[in-house]
Amino acid sequence: MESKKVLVLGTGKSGISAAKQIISLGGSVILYDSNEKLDPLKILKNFGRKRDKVSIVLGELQPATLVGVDLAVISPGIALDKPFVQLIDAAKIPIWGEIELAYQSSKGKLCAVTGTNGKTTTVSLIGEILKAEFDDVHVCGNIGNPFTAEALETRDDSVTVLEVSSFQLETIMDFHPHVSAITNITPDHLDRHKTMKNYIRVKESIALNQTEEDYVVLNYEDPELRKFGKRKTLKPKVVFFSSKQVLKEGFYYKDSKLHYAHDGQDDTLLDVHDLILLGEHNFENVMCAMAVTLNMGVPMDKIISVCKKFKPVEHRIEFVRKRNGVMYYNDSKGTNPDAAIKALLAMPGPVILIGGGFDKNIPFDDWCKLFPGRVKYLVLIGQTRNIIAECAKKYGFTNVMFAEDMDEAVKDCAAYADAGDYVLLSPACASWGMFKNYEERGRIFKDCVKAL
Ligand code: UMA
Repeated sequence: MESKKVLVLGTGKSGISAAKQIISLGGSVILYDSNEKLDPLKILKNFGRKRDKVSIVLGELQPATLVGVDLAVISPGIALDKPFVQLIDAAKIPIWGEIELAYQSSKGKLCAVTGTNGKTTTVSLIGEILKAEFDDVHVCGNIGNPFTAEALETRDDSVTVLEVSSFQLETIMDFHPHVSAITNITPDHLDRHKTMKNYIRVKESIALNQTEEDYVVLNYEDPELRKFGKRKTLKPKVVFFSSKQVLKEGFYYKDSKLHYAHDGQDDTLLDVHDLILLGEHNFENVMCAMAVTLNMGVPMDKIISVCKKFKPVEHRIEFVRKRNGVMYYNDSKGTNPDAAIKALLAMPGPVILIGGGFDKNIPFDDWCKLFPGRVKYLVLIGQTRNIIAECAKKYGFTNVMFAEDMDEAVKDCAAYADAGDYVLLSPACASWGMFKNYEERGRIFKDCVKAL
């Protein structure tokens, strides 16, 4: 990277962090963002005394900016079909994802998890298990801490666990985890990937560069992943986990127990009542984390003891407070229908549900079908509120209210809830358009609930 001129696309978390890595390695950076309203001085503040290594370009990208550029590094939120990306491609400048940039400088052992849902819980649990065994553990990626922020800190004896999104996998090249995992694949991000076929192909590319020495952990109950695991051309060793049936080889859940079947024996690992995590989807996450960490070299007794102590992460079916007998839960990470279904099914009583947000072109039918008999009132916010209201109507559900912002939505819920009800924010949509990200949406929800 020394004396290279690198064009970094996007000035969010990934872009700033990638730019810092490039500067640390002796390169210089043109930091580009299509949003012309951003304040260049504020962006430059991120670089302190090294700001002279960075120039900022905002608005439309001009061909003149590309002169002398050796490499472009793209943030995950930028789609590859954007005209400015095509311009860079046409100029024959290599385009790496932020993950690839970090990978090229990272050291030690790497495991990586993708999947539509469960990634963050699984990665956080993997991180905790690895910390029980290894001295230098890094937890990063889509989880909110860019891989480039950690890569230069890694050593030969480091162990890194990475959450990788489909956006990030689109621009990998040599990226090669020792153990990879795919938790599940259900419709999401179709506005970007266009078809399920593309989305599945991108997710499966996590194993693209793996060899016979490596492992891929897959959900046996996901039809696509079962097929993928049985594909003759797949090089890494496959470890399946199942929440629905007994496996002869792999991890499975039966009669409240998690098992590990291997080498002709069947070990009972733990009783799920000993876990703090709730719901079958979380048992899948636990099995996935167990399979990954076992193949990263952690002894099973350590794995089990960390799993038992592990608490849900923020914004995933997170308990907020009890008020007048009403329980409030924050599931802002329910950013697609499948995740929102899991949260709804985990609620033990009648639900007042807050849903809606950015439109990712995903059908809401499977989610809305569950409303009658479970949801008392549905409070809708954001771009998708009309689409969801129409979809719910198809399934005979009409107790719908519209709110302009989170504060109004929470107040509506409080006004309609009776003791014993569960108020749940689990929107089945991304937060964009109303909030910066799902974390901001979840925190605003919690603030509004606490202010009641
Ligand atoms: N931008 C452009 N041109 C465009 C589009 C965006 O210049 O055409 C600029 C925006 O103006 C903005 C910047 O790009 O300034 C944003 O970049 P980004 O969207 O890649 O966001 P980051 O802050 O870098 O955060 C990214 C991930 N965001 C996305 O993938 C959308 C974060 O995942 C991740 O935590 C972070 O990197 C660190 O690795 C968030 C996410 O929603 C949580 N992920 C999706 C998901 O989990 O479903 C994929």
